[in-house]
Amino acid sequence: MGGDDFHKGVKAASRSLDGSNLKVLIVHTRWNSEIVDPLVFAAKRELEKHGVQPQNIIVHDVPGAYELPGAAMRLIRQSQQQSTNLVSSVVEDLMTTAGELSGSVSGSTRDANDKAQLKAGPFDAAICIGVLIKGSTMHFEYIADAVSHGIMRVGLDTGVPTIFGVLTCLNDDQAMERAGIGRGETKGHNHGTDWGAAAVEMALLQL
Ligand code: DLZ
Repeated sequence: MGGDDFHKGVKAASRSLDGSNLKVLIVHTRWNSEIVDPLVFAAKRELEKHGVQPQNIIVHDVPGAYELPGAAMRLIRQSQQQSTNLVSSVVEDLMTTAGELSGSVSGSTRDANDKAQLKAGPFDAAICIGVLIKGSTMHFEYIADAVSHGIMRVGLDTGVPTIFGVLTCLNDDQAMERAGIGRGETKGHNHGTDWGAAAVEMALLQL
């Protein structure tokens, strides 16, 4: 393998990926926000390109990468617990609406319509996005290790595919290039795109 046709990185999926019925969580850090923000933007754009409705992309921020797994775990668990309640509340609204069919469009009709826009049920996938940049201490090694294991655990323990969107870079330039804002001749490839596509692919995974 090699030469001009060598494709570094992920090849496009062989199946068509329709994300129009998915609800996706993005948790991102506020550390290194100049690099993180373009990554989040690209991940969202890719989700939407695959049909995920903008209102079904829920974005939360946390201070740093160390907080990503805990926050993702908590929000996914909440969505799993609330989904049962949400379904019964929508059913209740629909029953109320049915009872009001004789009148004009009421507040509760509008509420039912609003709720119908956000997909009911738990998240189908999550993406944790952050950027760790090596400094002069051992901090980077400890955080990178904890975060990568933590994110893997979130996915396995909740059953919700959780994408590892954390750049672990030796310097700012490496990180900027991987967010598509490199200072060199080429701006580099924004990895957020791959993470958005991976979330849709993993959410739709089935036999
Ligand atoms: C403290 C710290 C340092 C030094 N570097 C980074 C970094 O490069 N990227 C990042 O996302 N977070 C960093 N943090 C913050 C930690 O992840 C965490 O937020 C704090 O230790 C509080 O738990």
